[in-house]
Amino acid sequence: MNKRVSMLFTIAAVAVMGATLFGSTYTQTQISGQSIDMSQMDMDMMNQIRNMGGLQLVMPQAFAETDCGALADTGRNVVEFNLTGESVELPIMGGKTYNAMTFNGQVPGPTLRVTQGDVVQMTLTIAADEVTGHGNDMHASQISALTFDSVNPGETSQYCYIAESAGVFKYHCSGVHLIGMDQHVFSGMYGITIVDPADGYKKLMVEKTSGSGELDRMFYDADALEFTLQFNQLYLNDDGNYDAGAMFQHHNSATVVNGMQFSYVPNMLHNILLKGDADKNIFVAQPWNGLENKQYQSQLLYVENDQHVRLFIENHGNEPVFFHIVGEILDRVTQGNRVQSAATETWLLGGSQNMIVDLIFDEPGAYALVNHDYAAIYTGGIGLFIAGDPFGLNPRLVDAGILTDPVPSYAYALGNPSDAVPPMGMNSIAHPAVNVHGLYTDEVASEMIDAGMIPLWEVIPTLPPVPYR
Ligand SMILES: [Cu+2]
Repeated sequence: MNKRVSMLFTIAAVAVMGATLFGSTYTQTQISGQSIDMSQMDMDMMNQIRNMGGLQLVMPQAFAETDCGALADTGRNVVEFNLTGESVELPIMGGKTYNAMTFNGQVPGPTLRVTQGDVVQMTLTIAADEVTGHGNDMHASQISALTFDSVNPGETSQYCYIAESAGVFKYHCSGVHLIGMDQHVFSGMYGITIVDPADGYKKLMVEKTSGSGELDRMFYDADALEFTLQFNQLYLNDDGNYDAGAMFQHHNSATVVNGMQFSYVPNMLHNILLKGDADKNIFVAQPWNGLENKQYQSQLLYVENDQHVRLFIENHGNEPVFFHIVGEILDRVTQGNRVQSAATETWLLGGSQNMIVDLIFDEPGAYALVNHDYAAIYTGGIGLFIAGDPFGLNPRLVDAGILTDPVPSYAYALGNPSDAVPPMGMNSIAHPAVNVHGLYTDEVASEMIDAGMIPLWEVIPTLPPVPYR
């Protein structure tokens, strides 16, 4: 067993240990989350807010007074960002569904990407048959909260702002006059804006040492292969409804990355490739295994070795994220447009906080991204980057006619999951291919197929079998 494969099995072994706990801890979390009611004090407070009609900010100019026309006339680039608020049922781990609230039928909502100085023109439309109003607070803006008051069913509202600061910024539903903001966010109404710096991203410097012990600084061009990773929690009762009591107690029932637990772990195809058997899991937790899971079947994140990789990471949740990549060092951590750290093992994100991680995957292998809070790992806060060709699949994929030549990452054969791929920016390297993966409604998934992304659940059965050895 070579070193890289052994690393994968080490990760699997750690996860097995976790699963031993998982059986008890996770279930207890679920049961206690469902059985603990909000304390009387919390209930009184919530009732008082409701009786007041919510925290409505009543002022004469209270709606959308940011002048989109005047901002457009400044000659700045205007980027339209059109959102809908939609309540839909979406799957959760274990074959159940939950009552999700979404922007545009997907969790997280669409990623908006602009350049520092652009005008964002945000339009939120709520269909007449939607069960509740929704709002949108965009943290990339610097406008009064009066502007993003809620939009009622059957109505549309718009505001504009200049994205003055570069960085990653959350956006989220602000509830109905702020009532239910927690419910709407934890049910799925969140996303990010990436504001690229006006002068682009910086080169990445990584320190290496030579055999004689001398420092050898490696510089990588600013252009990078990019991913988005958005952490959050679910607080659900047995019926798949939001459980406010569990939220007040910080008893989450799931940790999600880009909306799903264990989004980026192996699936049955990887079992076939590495063990020759669809039913022999190579990772202990493969909840989204079968092709019948379609856009929900878990997928892996593929990168090349010695390639500049940039991660846009947001913590939408109520719990901290201790972001770590097992086997790697975060070569650079940036918040806003300021470098916070370099060559660091783990970086802490509080609630509604973000960072940009730049790194190089030095050797072929499997690298687990985690929230290094063990409860978060075992409830879904883990995914795998696969760098290079650690399993020696290239010759087999070529033999099977899936590839014509060996490739520097499996993304060339299988694509990277669409929910982890942000829109292109000024320093983006295009992904070789993108597959349809994410907490999307079927309508959203078919739009992505129409846009050229790969439905692996349709394509894989038509591929020639990969010779197993
Ligand atoms: Cu909402």
